[in-house]
Amino acid sequence: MTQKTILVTGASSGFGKHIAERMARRGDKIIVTARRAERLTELAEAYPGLIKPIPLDVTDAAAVEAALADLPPEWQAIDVLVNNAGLALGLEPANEARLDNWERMIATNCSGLVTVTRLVLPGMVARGRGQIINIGSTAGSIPYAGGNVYGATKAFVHQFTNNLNADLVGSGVHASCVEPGLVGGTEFSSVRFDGNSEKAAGVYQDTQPLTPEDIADTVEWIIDRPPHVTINYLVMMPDCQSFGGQVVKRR
Ligand code: NDP
Ligand code: 8X3
Repeated sequence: MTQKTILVTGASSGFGKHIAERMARRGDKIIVTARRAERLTELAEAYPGLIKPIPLDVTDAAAVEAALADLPPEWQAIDVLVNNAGLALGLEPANEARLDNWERMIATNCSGLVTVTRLVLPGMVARGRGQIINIGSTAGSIPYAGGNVYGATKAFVHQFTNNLNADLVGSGVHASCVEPGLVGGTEFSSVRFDGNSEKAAGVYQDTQPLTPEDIADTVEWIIDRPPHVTINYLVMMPDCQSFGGQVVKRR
């Protein structure tokens, strides 16, 4: 299999770390980014020569631009961009949620993703091939109480992916949105509940959620599709999860 160059955002934990490790084990070259530099260094040390750590905050557009421009020539031709960096903050109803949390989710999940995409895309189009894999969520299409802005950011990711494909048709570049439901084994809920591990554990109590390995399986499968196939979006849930009904408030 031809060696690919893959950029994974948010590779210091959870899905991103598993995706980076999975693809490095196959012999691909992975550029790993996140804010926690030491975690990226550990990852790079485990796969010598295959992982390039680039500490960055996706909300800092100038830093992202400088970091990508500084890549050595042999790392510049990115074949696959996995836009995974993202977070949920809080689960309060909209009238009680913190505005700064909303702003951070929008800055990270929407603006950060758009920044990295805009910087990587021209190279892919010029080379006539590439894949952009965005990590969305079932929260982008299925509302739930307290999901307010988090769900809205993932709806943005879903529709941005579709609109990328509208622009990219015939270019050899494809975009996909992977939209998981409940996934355990990551820092997602701990971040959402500001480090409250009891609350975070409660999310997964008495369930068998998806695992980051399941997400890495799916991302790897998309990467392996032949160039004539576009996976626009893919929704995945664990067996223990399904759709709920609408809410009716009766008098
Ligand atoms: P984690 O919290 O384990 O991982 C999130 C990653 O994003 C970390 O590596 C973190 O690194 C990085 N990140 C966060 N903010 C920034 C930033 N400003 N700049 C750069 N990197 C950043 O969570 P998951 O692995 O679970 O989540 C990954 C993605 O999957 C997210 O987009 C999430 O919304 C989505 N998702 C998660 C689901 C779940 O149930 N777990 C289900 C559906 C979707 P660092 O802190 O070092 O910067
Ligand atoms: C993560 C899944 O249901 O917690 O995106 O929003 S959920």
